[in-house]
Amino acid sequence: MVRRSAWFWIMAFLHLCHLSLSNSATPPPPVLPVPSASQLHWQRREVIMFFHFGMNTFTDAEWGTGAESPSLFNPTGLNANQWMDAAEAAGASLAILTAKHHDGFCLWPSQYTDHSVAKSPWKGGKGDVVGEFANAARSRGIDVGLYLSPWDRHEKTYGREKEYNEFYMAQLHELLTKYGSISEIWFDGAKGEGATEMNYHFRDWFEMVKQLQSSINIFSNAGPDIRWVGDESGSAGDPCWSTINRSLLRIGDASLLSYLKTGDPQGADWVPAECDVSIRPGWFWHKNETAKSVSQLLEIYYNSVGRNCVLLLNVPPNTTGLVSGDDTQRLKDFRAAISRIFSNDLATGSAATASSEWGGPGGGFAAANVLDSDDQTFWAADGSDQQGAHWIELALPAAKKSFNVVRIQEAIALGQRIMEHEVYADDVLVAQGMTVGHKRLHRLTTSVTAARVKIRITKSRGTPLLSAIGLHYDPSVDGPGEFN
Ligand code: FUL
Repeated sequence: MVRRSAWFWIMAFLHLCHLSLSNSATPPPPVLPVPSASQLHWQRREVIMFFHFGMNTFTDAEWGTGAESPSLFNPTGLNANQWMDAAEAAGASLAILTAKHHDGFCLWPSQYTDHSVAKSPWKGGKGDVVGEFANAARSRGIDVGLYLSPWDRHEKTYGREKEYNEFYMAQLHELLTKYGSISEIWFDGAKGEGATEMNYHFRDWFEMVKQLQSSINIFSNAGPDIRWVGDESGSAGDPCWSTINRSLLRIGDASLLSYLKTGDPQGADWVPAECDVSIRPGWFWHKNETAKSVSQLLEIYYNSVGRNCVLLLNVPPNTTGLVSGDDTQRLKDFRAAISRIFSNDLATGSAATASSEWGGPGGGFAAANVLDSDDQTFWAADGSDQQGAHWIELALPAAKKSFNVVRIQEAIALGQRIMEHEVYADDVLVAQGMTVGHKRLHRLTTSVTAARVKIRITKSRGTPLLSAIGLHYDPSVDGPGEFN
């Protein structure tokens, strides 16, 4: 064995130190607020699935009265595995079930009421839809979420503040302890006109939810983890900030819709928006309703996922207890359209340059990081740049191909920053917008061929950080009949 002198080892050590220092600059500091690990995980799901099923399915209603007889509930062919075919077809990694809607009928045998599956003819009163749903989802690797309506038109204690809040809390406790890990809980703000005024004890409910399920995301109009986007058409605002001031929000307050839609760049809280929309006109199954077309679903995708939101897409099982084959096929076609557009990135092979790079060459925040398909790496502009001076440019590969969709993604783990941006193709402005966030999709009105694509960040909170830029081709821009 060759013996090395002490001097050799000291020099080798110093060389290694130098290498590691020059290879990684200190990352840019976060701009507050930042997402929790659960919120980040949720945001990356992009499309999740809603299942509205319950008494309304059998009475052809959207809002039941609470007076319905449990004897009406009898989904003789219920197969929650088949529901998951729909969730999988849509590429959803989380499925949320209406365990109880406004009519108060419980899809699990709640110990706190008689108004449940236990009093129905289905499986001789021994069935449990929530249990079957949770098992079916998990067997496919799909996470589970639950909706428990605060407004309960059946429950006798509704309107008596102390009693009803305790009743609701007990049901919540039941659901969050009987069915394993729950990733999202949905608190609906709806209360019909003339409904008895009720003061819900949200603070207590939320506290218990977190005690029982520490990594759960709580959804409501007011967060705390996920907020309603303010409409049910699947369309977020531009801007759409994941930041907002929670102290200004109240569950069920209709005057806040536009604030929910846009969020607030000055917001002290990270409460990203979820866009809930149904594949059919109604939330529940109705014989004469049909699913939206693929092009309508795509439009929704661009306006939700493409504007920094998660899309919560509802598909309603029918009276047999199955999702209609047509709806599942539509979801497959929708997913196929997304893959067709986004699996081919025409920016691949580009050379990236930028106004500046945080930490300089070799600092680890190079412009080229936007092209490496890795969410964890990003381009960061130098913090000393002036507002409006930041840009990044891609020199596209020589074989020019047309594109009509520009995808831009911020490294949101360190805060949402971009306030305004512009996209240029060979120095011609082709798109502009305000926020970017996790994902911003610009679908251009015509296809473009260019040698260079430049993104100018004209206004931002702190140094902009971009994790990805993609260029894609959506065939429906040139041939509108493409995705019918
Ligand atoms: C609303 C409810 O009133 C609808 O029935 C549906 O459940 C939707 C998702 O939320 O507030």
